[in-house]
Amino acid sequence: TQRVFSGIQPSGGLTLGNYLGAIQRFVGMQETGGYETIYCLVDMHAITVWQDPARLADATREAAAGFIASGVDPERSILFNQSRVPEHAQLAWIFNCVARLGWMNRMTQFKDKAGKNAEAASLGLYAYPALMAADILAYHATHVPVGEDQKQHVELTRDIAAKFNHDYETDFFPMTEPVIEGTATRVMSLRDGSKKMSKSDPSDMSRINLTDDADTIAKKIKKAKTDPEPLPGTAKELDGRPEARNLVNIYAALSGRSMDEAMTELAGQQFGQFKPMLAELAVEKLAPIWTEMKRLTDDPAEIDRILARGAEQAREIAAPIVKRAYEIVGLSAG
Ligand code: AQP
Repeated sequence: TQRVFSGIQPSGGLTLGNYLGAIQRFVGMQETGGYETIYCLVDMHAITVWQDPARLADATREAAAGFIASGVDPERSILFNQSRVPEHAQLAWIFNCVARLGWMNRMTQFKDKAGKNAEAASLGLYAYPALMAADILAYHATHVPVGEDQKQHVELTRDIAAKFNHDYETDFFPMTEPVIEGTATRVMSLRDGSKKMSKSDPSDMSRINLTDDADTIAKKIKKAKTDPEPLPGTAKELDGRPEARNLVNIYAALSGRSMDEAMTELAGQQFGQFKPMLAELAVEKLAPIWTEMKRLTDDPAEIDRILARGAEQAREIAAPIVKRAYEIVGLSAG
């Protein structure tokens, strides 16, 4: 079987970037058929930067509700949170010993997140990609749908699998393929077209949250940074206009069109005309998700039951794989 694994950190509320770059595609792969789909709220990744403990458990449930409200069906996909399945951490330790410092030093996400004061970053933030490799390889996943920003980490996963296989003279771990497709693999900040939209950006105006109400969405889009030119007729002509490109890109992705199809429709429009249309479309698509999320989060015990059941299913797959990896290395597991 082809097995899909992907995850999202419950390090804050889900954004439109997470939705378009990840969740919507998780649903797509579930619907396509032919794949076994495993989706994970990676709460252990979230604590690589400090999280308020009281908030983390709620954020995890809220993210699970966001997945389900967007169409991830716990009857057809395995949905769980990482900390319920200890095999992730067990395998991560082996991968910490397989990955090389030189590889980790090249990870751009660490550089971005650690910022200028890298000495003060946690060791976990540095080791994050090795845990991510364990998340994926504990299931022998063949495909990982991610946004553009995670491509480097999936490539590192392949390097770790290859080095493990080489060092232990085995072909135990598969070479996982990143799946980076669709219109919106990199949604940018509404305030700065050179930065990706991120749940941890200090400015709430930089992002659209799945939990934003209609007025908030309209206000954020109205205030989004743009330039004075009208919209051109082709995507190519948006070169050098990152903010304009980003808004059109969001419009195209939300309406299920290609960039060129969207450009044909929007050619000649001023932002004063286009922004309210975009806001209306965003509200139309996101409001039902938010309504359903609210309904689901009203019953946290039910979400916990879903996650516990998902974790059981996940463990059935991961436990024998991680046990075998321990044996290959000469360690004893479970
Ligand atoms: N702006 C984005 N555009 C497209 N895809 C995105 N993803 C994140 N931001 C965008 C994709 O969402 C998935 C989950 O990401 P994550 O939560 O594990 O971590 P992240 O990439 O670091 O996301 P954030 O929102 O920026 O979180 P924080 O602020 O906590 O670091 C991934 O598939 C990612 O590609």
